[in-house]
Amino acid sequence: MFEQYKLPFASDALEPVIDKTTVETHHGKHHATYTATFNKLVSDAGLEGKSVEEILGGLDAVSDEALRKGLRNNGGGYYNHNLYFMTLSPDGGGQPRGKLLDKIVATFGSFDNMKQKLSDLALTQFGSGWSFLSADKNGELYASQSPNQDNPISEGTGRTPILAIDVWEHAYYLGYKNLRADYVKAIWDKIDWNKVEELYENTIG
Ligand code: MN3
Repeated sequence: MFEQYKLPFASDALEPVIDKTTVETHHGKHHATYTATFNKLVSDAGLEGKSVEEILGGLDAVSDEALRKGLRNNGGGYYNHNLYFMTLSPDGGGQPRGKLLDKIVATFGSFDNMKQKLSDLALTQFGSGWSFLSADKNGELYASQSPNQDNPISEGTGRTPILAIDVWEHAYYLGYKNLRADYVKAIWDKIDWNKVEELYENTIG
């Protein structure tokens, strides 16, 4: 049974960057539904006991097309939202330190360049989707965008996402209406770089 990530802060704690109603709807409805649907499909497919990474990375083994598509969308929705919410914090902002910061500078030129790159990918994602910062086992970093609830795991890259920006309209429309760029600009103030660093360290083992 996959458990939805529980928010360690109140639903209004990310204001004014993300309003209370958006957090309640996004976490309490959208994310909860992805989780419940994913659990049902995992059971239908007989995949209990596998990790979400194993399921998303092994979708080709699911022969039933509807089931495969459902697992991709709802397993991705479950995984992506766990990552999204666990890397947000009322005390977020600033920048990472140590190994992650060094690698960001080596890969993108500077911390600000990385933010710009990830923001550009978030803004140019046509329709619903995500931008991701991911790492491989050697510690290399990658910026990418994905449609729908896809991610670098379900896309078969072998990379692990360590930061995710949700640009589905449900993530920002109540607070920002059509102004996706304002939401993407503001969200950096709530990114928990301690958590992103932890995820990076876990990825490179
Ligand atoms: Mn979402």
